[in-house]
Amino acid sequence: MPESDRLFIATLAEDFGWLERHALKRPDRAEGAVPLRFAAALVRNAAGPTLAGEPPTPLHIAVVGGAGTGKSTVANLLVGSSIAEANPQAGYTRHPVAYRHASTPAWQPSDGVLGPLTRMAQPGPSNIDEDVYQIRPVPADAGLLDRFIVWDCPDMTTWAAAGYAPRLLEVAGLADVIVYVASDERYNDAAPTRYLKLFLDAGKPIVVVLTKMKPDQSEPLIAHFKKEVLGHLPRGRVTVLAVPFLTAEELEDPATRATRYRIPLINQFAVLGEDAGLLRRQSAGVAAKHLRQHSDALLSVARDDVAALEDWRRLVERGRSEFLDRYRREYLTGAKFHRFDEALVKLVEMLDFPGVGKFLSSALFVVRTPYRLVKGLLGNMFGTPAVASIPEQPVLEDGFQAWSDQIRATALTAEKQHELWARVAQAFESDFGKQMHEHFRTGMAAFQGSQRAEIDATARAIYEDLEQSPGTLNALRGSKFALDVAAIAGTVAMGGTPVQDLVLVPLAAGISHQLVEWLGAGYVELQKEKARTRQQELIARHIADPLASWLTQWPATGGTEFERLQLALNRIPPSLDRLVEALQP
Ligand SMILES: Nc1nc2c(ncn2[C@@H]2O[C@H](COP(=O)(O)OP(=O)(O)O)[C@@H](O)[C@H]2O)c(=O)[nH]1
Ligand SMILES: [Mg+2]
Repeated sequence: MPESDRLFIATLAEDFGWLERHALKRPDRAEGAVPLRFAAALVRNAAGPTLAGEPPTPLHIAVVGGAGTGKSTVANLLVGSSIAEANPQAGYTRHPVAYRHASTPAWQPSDGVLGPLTRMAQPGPSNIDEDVYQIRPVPADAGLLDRFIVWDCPDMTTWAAAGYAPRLLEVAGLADVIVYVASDERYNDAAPTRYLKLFLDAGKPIVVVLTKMKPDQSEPLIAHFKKEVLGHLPRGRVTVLAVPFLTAEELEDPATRATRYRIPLINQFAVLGEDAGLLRRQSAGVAAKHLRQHSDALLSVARDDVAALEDWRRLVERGRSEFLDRYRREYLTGAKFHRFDEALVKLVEMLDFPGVGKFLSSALFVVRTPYRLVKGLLGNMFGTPAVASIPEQPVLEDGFQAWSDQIRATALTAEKQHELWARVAQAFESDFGKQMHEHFRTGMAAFQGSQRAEIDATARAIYEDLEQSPGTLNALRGSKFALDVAAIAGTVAMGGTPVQDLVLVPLAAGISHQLVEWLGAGYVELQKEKARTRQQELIARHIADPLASWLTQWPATGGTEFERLQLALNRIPPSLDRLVEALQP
């Protein structure tokens, strides 16, 4: 098979496998796992080999049925030897055991076929309870084994994709024909009948073998089964036969002593297997159509979870954007945006005259001392991350609180709708709020730490713009020289006591004024707006985004599992379309 097809089949089977495991996680959905496991088996065991153009023989017969109905006995009848362990102990057969004719070439499943079942290295009893299968050579007259392999399967006692039922589903997916065994006393048990419906739905040809009745009861039982069981199921390719209670001698040597029951049975397969290629292609094609037709039901096990997780994500995202909006509205667009002024002060440092500046610097070395004090003051302000509160702290705290309240309120109202909300509501009872706040605080610290770099960047952006207009730049450099002198005078006047606002704000206002004068009010406003945007981005990057991503991942079934489920839900329907298309006769 081309690598792309191999990958396609493996991916589709794995998507079903993912949904199956997902369904098994919750008891109220576990039943949905059975058809999913069967779907995966149909894809990898029937559709895959057909798509790959593998030879249709050997064909596969799966012998299935309730506990103790006589599956192993029927398998013996089919292969013509008492090789399968018929055992009065219910549930003796725990893994699939296949019978092939000793003289036919050994069957080797191609890549991926039989999925998680591995072949037992050594022959062993059929009650080994592991995800294995074995293939036993039968040294009998060929009979139907010339082109069929007969699989004796574990019991269908419960409708579950746990225990050994998945092993039988795996083989049922592989089967070209299913032999459904039901005994006279248990022909209408609920679990086996449900499996029967599943296989009928998938279009598998089915031979029903009713067992253990008195010979004269054969016909009435067949009629009864057709009416009471098949009458309530979808129509399919079904024939019903009876194999009355056999004697010990007949059981011992079915090939010669039970021919009157064996021959009609074997004839069914002679007909079905007449054109092996046709049988194989048909069953693969019908299976694909069945899956496509039932994909809604198959995917439903994950749909409400994905929907709940989508709602959760939307809620988190809404909280995030409201938090950011609020920051912008209540802080950034406010009248005072001090950080911009701080950036202008920072700009001062950059405004030395080149060359001449060096001369001035050394010439003014002594008198510059007061300016260095001012600079030192700036250093104190911005050099270490402010431990004390930042001006926007109250707005951010309020925004965070609103975010957290919104989540809590939503969880409480939706508590009954989906387990996810119940879990969130419950988490708030313990320490969810505290954990959330912890993430917020970490974000705040990171944000504060980023302020120095932000102020630098704003100052540099203005400086770079100024380099484009040398006249303005030189004028400002002149102002800076004047400021040096002013700073000296100011510091002397204040007796060396630095008073932040008194020095810095007028300083910034002075530069701002100069900029407005030379470049226009639009320029300063533009720079302020740019600084606001960057500030908003910083809040998003350091606080809102990490908090939102922590929240998004929070539900145990969230994060990667959500992605994976979503992927499976999105990918399965088009894959089934492609499969149906590819298997078109
Ligand atoms: N005498 C007799 N015993 C039967 C017949 N069919 C099944 N049994 C016995 O019923 C028990 C269960 O049959 P088995 O084929 O192992 O059922 P399975 O569990 O469905 O594989 C075994 O002890 C069989 O020997 C029959 O036609 N005649
Ligand atoms: Mg058995």
